[in-house]
Amino acid sequence: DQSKKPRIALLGIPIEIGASQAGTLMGPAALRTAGIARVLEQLELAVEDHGDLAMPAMVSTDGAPPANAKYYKEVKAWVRALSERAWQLARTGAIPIFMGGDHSLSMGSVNGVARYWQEQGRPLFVLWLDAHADYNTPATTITGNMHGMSAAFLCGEPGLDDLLGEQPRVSINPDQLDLFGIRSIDPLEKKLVRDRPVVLADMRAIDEFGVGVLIRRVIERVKARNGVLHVSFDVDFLDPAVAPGVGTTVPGGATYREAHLVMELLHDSGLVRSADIVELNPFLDERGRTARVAVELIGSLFGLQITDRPTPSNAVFPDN
Ligand code: B3U
Ligand code: MN
Ligand code: MN
Repeated sequence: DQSKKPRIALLGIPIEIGASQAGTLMGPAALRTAGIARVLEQLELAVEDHGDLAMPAMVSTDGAPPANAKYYKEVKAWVRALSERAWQLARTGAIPIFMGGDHSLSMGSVNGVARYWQEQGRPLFVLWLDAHADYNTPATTITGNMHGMSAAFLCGEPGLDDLLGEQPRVSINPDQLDLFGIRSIDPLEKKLVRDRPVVLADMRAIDEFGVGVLIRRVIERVKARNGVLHVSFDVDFLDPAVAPGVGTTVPGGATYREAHLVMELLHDSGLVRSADIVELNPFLDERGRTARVAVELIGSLFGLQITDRPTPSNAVFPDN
């Protein structure tokens, strides 16, 4: 019976101007072609596809846009429209999956769901699966690309203060952000991350402790505060050998098996209430490989299991 199934709300956000390379605007179409709705329906979820967010009209901002933020006005138009839409989708009780699009969209999706959870009185934690920290501001960026600034913006860093327009800005505390899989960070960005209480598992930590221990540590922190979790999955978290269809590949990423284990553990936690899947660039992909892997991983995140036998945890948590 449809009414009792958990609901998933798919929304495409075909934005590419936040990234250095064009092509992520084809991401939502590729995820649909790779069968994202079918995979979720097979997991006994009620899937609603809300189509793509229409490219919003640009509203002229008062004053000059900040320096070192490329396509600021265009990104602003997307982000404020998406923030409102994300808040509305969360209010329907569905689990929204935001299909990008480049990672600048998370400034809107996460702000919108954070607004909803603030109203519910539950802290929102954000797990940022990414090769990059995305913790630049206009003052630290080298490239000016706004997809490299989204995590910093969400944690309330200054420099893009007018970006949400009339939308309420709901900054998340840096200690509720987990950067996971990091292996590329700019010099000033590195200093900023060091000075903030952001929780971080870089590839060095993953090599040493393994994703099982580190993801369980994330889950324990969310549970300890009765929080909920948003997963912001940048496809470049994966190793380029697994996922070539991204604009900014960085060697030494998560393997196929590590990524599935991350998603399976997150599913078992029961804490995930929303997700982004971003930076998929079908123009750079090889015969749909990356889109297919991304869809498989979304399957694991929402309950696809190899067997129905739960695996007991033997995790020993390293100090943060
Ligand atoms: N940190 C660099 C590179 C980058 C960030 N996110 C992506 N690339 N995908 C920057 O442009 O801020
Ligand atoms: Mn990113
Ligand atoms: Mn990235």
